[in-house]
Amino acid sequence: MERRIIHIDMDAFYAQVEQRDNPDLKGKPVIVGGKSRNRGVVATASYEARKFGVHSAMPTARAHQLCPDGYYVSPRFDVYKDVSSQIMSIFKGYTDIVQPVSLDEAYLDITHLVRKDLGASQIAAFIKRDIMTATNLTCSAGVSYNKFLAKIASGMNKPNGLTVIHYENVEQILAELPIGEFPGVGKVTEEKMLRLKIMNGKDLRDKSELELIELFGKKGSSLYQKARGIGSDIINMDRVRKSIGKESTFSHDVQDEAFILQTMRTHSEKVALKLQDLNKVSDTITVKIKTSDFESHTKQTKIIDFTDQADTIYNTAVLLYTDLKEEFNNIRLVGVSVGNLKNKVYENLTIYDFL
Ligand code: DCP
Ligand code: MG
Repeated sequence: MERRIIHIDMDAFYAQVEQRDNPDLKGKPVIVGGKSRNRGVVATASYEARKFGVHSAMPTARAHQLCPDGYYVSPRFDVYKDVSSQIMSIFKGYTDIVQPVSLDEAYLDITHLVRKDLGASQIAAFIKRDIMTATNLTCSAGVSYNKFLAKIASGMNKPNGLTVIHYENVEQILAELPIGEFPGVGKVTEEKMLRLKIMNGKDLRDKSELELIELFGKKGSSLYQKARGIGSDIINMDRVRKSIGKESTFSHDVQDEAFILQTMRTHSEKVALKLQDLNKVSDTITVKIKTSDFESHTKQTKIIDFTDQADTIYNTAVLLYTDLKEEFNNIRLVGVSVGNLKNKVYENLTIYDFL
């Protein structure tokens, strides 16, 4: 079955974050990286700075020659990591099938969300909107039926682009694509290609698979396939989380009811925060206690609506605990967990939910 893959990539990521957090930098050529003129390297440059020819991996000294009036800023990795968790959690609100590639980039398989009244590009637009709302940053999205085409698509209309590559346009888009822009063709391969007069996808397509294998070794076959639009649509996912729980073991038996309830409240709050962080909701709540003889007892219930709220989790946990505790006096451990997790942006969403 043909899949629907979205590739999302933040625009001029570090530089855009710096412009967001310092209004003086808006609209200016911003260069983020090592500031040292001897050893520094550019991590990225704002689109304004790219007009001067400044780009990632360039020595800072060279950037100063090209763009003497640029604003040179040191990276703040903690901030970029926070933004990264925000966008990853937005993705997970749509689908579990997410493959993060770097801090600012991921592939998503959204095949199962697509319906007659809700196309893949509409979903990509929702994700872009959610990222803007949460972070105040733009990204570019590419939509196609495999990963490398989705990645090419996201690069076609940067910044703030949303591009779909349909099956019927693949041949032409690839034919005209400069060889250095094929995913998997790095600097070294690009130079070799150019020496061989392989300038674009059309030239690549004219080579036989055998020739490409002779020239580029193992990579040859995948280059041959890419020239024809063939590539993997398999998302390498993180482990999918089945439940979220918190528990504490006491150093002595506890009979103090207020203390146990307080512990359960703290656990419920942590569980709720984790749910919100992952953009998940649950309708199944479990309380576990261990007694002084170290026997485990659990009780579980389903609630009517899915939730990520601490109060709902806590109130339900108290009911379960009250049921359980009648049988036991001395408690050694108490835990609260939620299961049957689902994505917060429901899988039965319709376009009307977003109007
Ligand atoms: N990065 C880096 N060194 C590199 C390349 C990238 O430190 N040689 C960092 C800085 C970038 C971030 O990774 O902001 C994301 O890399 P991208 O390749 O996605 O580049 P940008 O997001 O900066 O720009 P674009 O709009 O082209 O995606
Ligand atoms: Mg980027």
